[in-house]
Amino acid sequence: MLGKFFKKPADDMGGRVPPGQTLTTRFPVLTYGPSQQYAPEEVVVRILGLAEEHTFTWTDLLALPQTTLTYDIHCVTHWSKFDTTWTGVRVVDLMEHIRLKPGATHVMQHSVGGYTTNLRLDDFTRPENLIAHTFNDGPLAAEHGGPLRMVVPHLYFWKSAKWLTGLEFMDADRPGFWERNGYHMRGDPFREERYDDD
Ligand SMILES: Nc1nc2c(c(=O)[nH]1)N[C@H]1C(S)=C(S)[C@@H](COP(=O)(O)O)O[C@H]1N2
Ligand SMILES: [Mo]
Repeated sequence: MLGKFFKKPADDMGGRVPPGQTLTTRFPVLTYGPSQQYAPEEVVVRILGLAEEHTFTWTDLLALPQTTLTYDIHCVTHWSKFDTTWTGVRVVDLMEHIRLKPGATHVMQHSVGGYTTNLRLDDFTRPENLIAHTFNDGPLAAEHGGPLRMVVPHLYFWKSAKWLTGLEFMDADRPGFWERNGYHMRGDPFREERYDDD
């Protein structure tokens, strides 16, 4: 009887691998269009929309508390990777310096090259979310979004914009790049929210 409770399916590591995902130890690169490459000194994160306008430079971001976190990531193309370690500014720490206007419920991430992806405000402000510049002790590689990217590990990885340039606060949900092309508006891997009709 007890065995029934303690036996875990060998391939999902006790619920750590979302449905339909396979573990990889590699770190695949997934970019629509060209990869971007620029110096950290060129990094800016503009705060737009339903918030007081503000621009964070690279120096501003490094002056904020820096946090290192380790978690699993899940790509909608069916790979998951355990124990990725990132360093950067937690979204909750950045939010201390952002004045939202009444009615802000969602946020659009903007990237160099025009990539966008939308989040609910409560998905954006989770304590584990990072604006990251370091991966596994080294500067984040350009193809993975360096100098600066979002990491929102509880949603599919398309919800983590590489080469972040802006955060636009909104009073309604609006689809970003992949969401306009059929991906789910929220993208929870444990609910398998891959496509809009799911
Ligand atoms: N700016 C930008 N950010 C992006 C993408 C992109 O094409 N452009 N691709 C997204 C997708 S679909 C995934 S799965 C992850 C991939 O990150 P990686 O290349 O570091 O694995 O970045 C996301 N962020
Ligand atoms: Mo992806």
